Amino acid sequence: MKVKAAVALEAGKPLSIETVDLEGPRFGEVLVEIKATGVCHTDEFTLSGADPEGLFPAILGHEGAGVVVDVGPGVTTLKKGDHVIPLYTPECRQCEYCLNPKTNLCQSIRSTQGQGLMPDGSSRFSLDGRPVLHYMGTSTFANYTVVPEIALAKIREDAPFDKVCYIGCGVTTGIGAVIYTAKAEVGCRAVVFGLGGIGLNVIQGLRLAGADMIVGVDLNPAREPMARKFGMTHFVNPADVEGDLVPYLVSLTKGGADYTFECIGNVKVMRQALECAHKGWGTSIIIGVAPAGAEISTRPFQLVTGRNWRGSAFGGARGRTDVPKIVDWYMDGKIDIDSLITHTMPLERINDAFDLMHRGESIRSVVVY
Ligand code: NAD
Ligand code: DAO
Ligand code: ZN
Repeated sequence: MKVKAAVALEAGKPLSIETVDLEGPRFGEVLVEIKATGVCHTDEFTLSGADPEGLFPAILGHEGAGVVVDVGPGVTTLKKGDHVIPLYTPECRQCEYCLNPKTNLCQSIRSTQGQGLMPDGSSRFSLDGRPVLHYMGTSTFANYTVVPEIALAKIREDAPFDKVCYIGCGVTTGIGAVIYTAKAEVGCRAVVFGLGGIGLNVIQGLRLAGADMIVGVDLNPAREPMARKFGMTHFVNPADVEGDLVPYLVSLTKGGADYTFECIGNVKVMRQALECAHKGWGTSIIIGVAPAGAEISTRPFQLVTGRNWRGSAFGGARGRTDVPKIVDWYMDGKIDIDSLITHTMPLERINDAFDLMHRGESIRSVVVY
C-alpha cells in the first residue's frame, strides 16, 4: 500500500514528506494506522547525525498511537480495530530478560531492531523501489506502519490518540523511572535535573508516589511555572547559585536526596546528581542520553559511602503490561498529559516540531494524521 511518511533521507537534513510503499504484515507482525505521534529528542538526536547508530534512509518516530488494521499469520493477541501504542522496548514475555523481574529490556528482537529491520531481517518500507529502514521498531512518522505483535500495547478505546501517544515514550520514561526503577517511597526527598519533556514527567511521578520534597534544577527559568504545576516544591537555577551546586543541594535537602534523576544527557550534571544523593542510601538515576563517546566520572568514595548509581530505559516499564495501566492513570485524571503537549501540527509541518525543540519553546509537539 501507499503511505504518507516523513522520511529521514540523510543526517542533518530536514525530514522529507514522501509517498512510500509499505508491504503488509508477515508472520507475527501487525499493520497499524498511526493516528498521532509525538516528536521526541531521541528522534532529533538521530536525525542530527549525533547518534552513532543512526541509519539512513529511515522513517523515524517512536511515540505513537493508532489502530490495528491488519494482522499477519501467527498473531494471537491483537485483532483489527484494537487501539495500540507501539513499543520501542518490546515485551515478548519469553526471553531471558523478560523472565527476569530485574529488567524491562526484552532482547528477543534487539539485533534486527537495531539494524532498522523487522525480525525476519527485512524492511517493509520502500521508496522508488529502494528499501527504507524502520526506526526503533516503530516508525511512527508514517500514517501506516508495520510493528511486531510483541511491540504493541493494547489500550482502551476511549483514550485520545493525540494525548496518549506521549505515553509511548516521554510519560512512561519519566513516571516509570520513579515508580518502576526507583520505587520511590511516600515521604521521600528528590532532585530532578532538567525540566523538559522527561523531567516534568519525573516530577509528576514523584507527586504520584507521595514525595515530600521535589527540587527541580534547570538553567531555563521559563520551566519553573510548569514544573510547580506538576508538583515541584523548590526551584534551583544553577546560574543563580554562588559556588558549587552540590553542597547547595545537599544543604537544601537536609543531607542529600533519597533519589535524584538526571534528565538532560550531560555527564557533568550526572556527576552532580550522584553527589547530591544522600550518603548511605541515596540513589541517582540516569535517564538522559549523553553524546556518543561521553564518559561519566566521580570519586569511587562516593559509592563506597553508600550512594547508588543507576540508569533507566523507558522508565523500567514493561510495555504491554504497564502502558495500558498508565493510559488508565491518564483517563482517571491521576496524571496530566494535556498541559505538556504545547504544539500540534499535521505531518507536512513536522519539521516545525524540530525547530520548536531547538529553540526550547515546546515541551512536546504532536503530529496528528
Ligand atoms: P529537553 O530538552 O526537553 O529538557 C532538557 C532540560 O534540561 C531543558 O529544560 C534544559 O533547559 C535543561 N538543561 C540543559 N542543560 C542543563 C544544565 N546543565 N543544568 C540544568 N538544566 C539543564 O529534553 P527531554 O525531552 O526532557 O529529554 C531529556 C533527556 O532524556 C534526553 O537526553 C533524551 O534523549 C533522554 N531520553 C531518555 C529516555 C530513556 O529511556 N532513558 C527516553 C527518552 C528520552
Ligand atoms: O536493549 O540494548 C537494549 C536497548 C534498549 C533501548 C533503550 C533505549 C532507551 C534510551 C533511548 C531513548 C529512547 C527514546
Ligand atoms: Zn523478551
